Amino acid sequence: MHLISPVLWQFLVNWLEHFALFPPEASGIAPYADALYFFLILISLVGMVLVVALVGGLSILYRQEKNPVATQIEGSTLLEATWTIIPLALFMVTFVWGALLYFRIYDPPANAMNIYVVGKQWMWKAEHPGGQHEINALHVPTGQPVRLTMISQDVFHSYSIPAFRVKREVIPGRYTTVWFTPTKPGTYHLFCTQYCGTLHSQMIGEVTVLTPDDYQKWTAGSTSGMSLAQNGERLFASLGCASCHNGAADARGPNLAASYAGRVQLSNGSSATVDDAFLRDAILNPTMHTMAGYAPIMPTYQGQISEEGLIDLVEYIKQLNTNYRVQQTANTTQVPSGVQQTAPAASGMVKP
Ligand code: HEC
Ligand SMILES: [Cu+2]
Repeated sequence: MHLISPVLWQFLVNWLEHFALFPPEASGIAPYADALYFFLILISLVGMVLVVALVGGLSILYRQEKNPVATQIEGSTLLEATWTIIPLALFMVTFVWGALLYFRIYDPPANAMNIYVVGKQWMWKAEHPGGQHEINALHVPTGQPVRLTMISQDVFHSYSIPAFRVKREVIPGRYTTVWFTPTKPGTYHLFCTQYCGTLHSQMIGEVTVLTPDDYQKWTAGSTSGMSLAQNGERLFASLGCASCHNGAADARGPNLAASYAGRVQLSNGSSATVDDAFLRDAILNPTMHTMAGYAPIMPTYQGQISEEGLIDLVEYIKQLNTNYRVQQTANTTQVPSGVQQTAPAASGMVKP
């Protein structure tokens, strides 16, 4: 005979099965983040037990019956020093520990592979350099550091994968990055953790961690035929960029080949590192940091290129190499020089 109804029993079993104090630990950083978290829980518990024990114990020890006349205590330097120094030491440990972890989480290693993420109301779009696109999903291999370069097309969002213990704001107009090394194959939750409008709660998805072999199969099977850089090359031609950036010695714009990751001299006397953010700014607000030795003639492309298109262009400029001139000469013959957007709209252009 059942002591509790089978339905209730089943409910309890299901609940226990799915009950988890912590999401799975599926990234290299997860055990470290959890260690700090457990430390915080531990010192909080010790503090709580201590306070409750003192309040309870002392009120029994000094109850009126035993202690009818209260004695006044005029303070104790030793006691005050103790309860100041011990918590201070604990806070300092937590601070230093947290700061070290923070640097580790926000500083991607040089060998990280890069995936772009565009957030918009209300979905996540991931773009792999090979041209694979995913909506509300992300496929990554185990054992490989992955950096996400993220941007929002509208309002503030936040990209969060609890199983990886990572979360980062996704902001309009600026690239932010986050990185992780997946360790366990499986599927994990992806959330937007910044309230972003009516359907915020549905801005969710699935992160699939594959073994390197399965990941190879996945990338081969879901390619769209064109890599981001190839899309970028098409945009570069159709937007007329090549009319000024053709790599020739007398070109009106600087040679973009190999400019990525280098430092450039700006006309205001300062210098800047050419990273993804610099390239994006250079295309949208050329006057923001004009390069030394060039006239500020580059038109702004604000409002003409979608975030996806900008990613394509950035990826293209990143991958330019010494073959640049040859490729660009081919492009310039394709596009009448100086004429913008006469070519059929490439995929990255903003739809009217
Ligand atoms: C009318 C000529 C002209 C056109 C068209 C033009 N640019 Fe430029 N571009 C320049 C000049 C001149 C500079 C250097 C001065 C400056 O920074 O504004 C420059 C600078 C840049 C830089 C920063 C330099 C560096 O080494 O990173 C980037 C990136 C760039 N352009 C990309 C593009 C892209 C992409 C397009 C097409 C969407 C484009 N440009 C269209 C003239 C042009
Ligand atoms: Cu959102």
